Amino acid sequence: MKLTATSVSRAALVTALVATTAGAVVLSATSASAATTLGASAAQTGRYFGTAVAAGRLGDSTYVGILNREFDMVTAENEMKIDATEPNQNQFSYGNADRIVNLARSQGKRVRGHTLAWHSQQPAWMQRLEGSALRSAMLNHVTKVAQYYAGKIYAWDVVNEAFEDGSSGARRNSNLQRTGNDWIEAAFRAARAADPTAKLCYNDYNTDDWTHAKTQAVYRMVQDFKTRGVPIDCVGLQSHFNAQSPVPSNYQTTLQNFANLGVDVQITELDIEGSGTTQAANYERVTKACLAVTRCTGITVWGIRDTDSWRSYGTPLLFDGSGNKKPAYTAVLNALNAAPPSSTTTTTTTTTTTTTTTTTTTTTTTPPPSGCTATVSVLDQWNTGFVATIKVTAGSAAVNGWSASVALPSGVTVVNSWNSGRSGNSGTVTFTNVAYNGALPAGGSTEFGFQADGNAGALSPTCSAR
Ligand code: G2I
Repeated sequence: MKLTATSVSRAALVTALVATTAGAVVLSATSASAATTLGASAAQTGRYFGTAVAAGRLGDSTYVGILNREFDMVTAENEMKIDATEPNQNQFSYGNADRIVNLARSQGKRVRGHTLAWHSQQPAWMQRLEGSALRSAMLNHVTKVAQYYAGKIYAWDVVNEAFEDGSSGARRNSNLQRTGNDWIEAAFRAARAADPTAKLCYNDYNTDDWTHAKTQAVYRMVQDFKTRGVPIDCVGLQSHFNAQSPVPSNYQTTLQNFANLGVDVQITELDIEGSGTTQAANYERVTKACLAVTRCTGITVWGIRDTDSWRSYGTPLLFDGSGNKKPAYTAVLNALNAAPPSSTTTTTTTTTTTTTTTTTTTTTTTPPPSGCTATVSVLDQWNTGFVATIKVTAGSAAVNGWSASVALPSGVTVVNSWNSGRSGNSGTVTFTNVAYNGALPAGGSTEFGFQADGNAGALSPTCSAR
């Protein structure tokens, strides 16, 4: 284990070094200061906070201003759907999708891809297809689009809304379903082959109430996929709520039960009709439910201002038509800020003695010196890659810019990073603040992340302040 003198207090360092001989060492970060935007406060818990974005609104400065300030994940509301990306068979069109992806990435935001295979918003040529011709066309679409965006997508909604509403628990009857019950797993396999770095999600609505037949049916499918090794990494709960479809009392149970299958859970299209304190309380419940589930990795709201919503009449979003923060916004921000900061695992070594394994948790309690410190969390490691976040914390003086360097093991290549600038992608890689996260008050912190191919091993970042 390599620990730099600035990464922990002296007392903690001594304890940590002693502890390695006895068991696992987990270093926790000092508690984070309250953040003032949704993305930054979610990041302090190791999560993201995203929104759907419409290319047609990118000329609206109020809209773009809120987008740039508040959110660190972006979903194209319509621009990556099948009718948009393959309007004629085998002719692909990425103009509007690219505008959204490029804006997001230039601002250090990540992107959720939505969606590769769906019964709805199919171009006319696909709507007319059936059988093996449709199966091949669908797989070709999945492959080409996922390849085009490979390395740029945090998670893909590979398949969207494939189950029937109501009590049947059946698959939705669609031209895709009629190609054979295995069309969903075929789509997931094609997506994995085309982009091994993206998380692959199944996404649906009315899957929030644990007792509903549709929720149970999706759960059984994911369980079956995990058992048989079909590549699935996450389940998206769209979470469109209103009076007829309120936030269920067992919502957190649903999130937890999906997570227990060994997949991430993401709230992918959140909106809640209503206003004032009632709406705020519902948003707070949803946020707290996600925060209570370790593998609930983030929340995306389905639009920015009420007037941007697909159901604007229900004023279901966090900003009013003028771009002002609503009570629901404050409720979400406060809930995020009240959550404990994510633990930052610097290294873990486990030695099993004859009878026991000892776990020692060492928390840094003394303030770091002036300058800054960096701690790393490996959020996910799979066969061929990993996602990590690095938390930069200012010492006893404010900093006005920082850079964090990490020596990557040989064979590790960074494929994507967010909330920071970056030089290089292998060997010693240096990440530098971007415009919105360079200034940290004394003791304040910010987080950025990266995705890499290879095995993370033990990472020990260093930090320097400007
Ligand atoms: O319906 C809400 C969402 C349910 N889950 C899947 C999401 O993809 C879906 O999003 C909505 C968009 O918010 C709407 O913007 O999907 C709708 C279509 O299924 C989108 O509506 C379409 C209209 O139907 C088109 O007439 C219009 O040209 O939006 C298009 C662009 O404004």
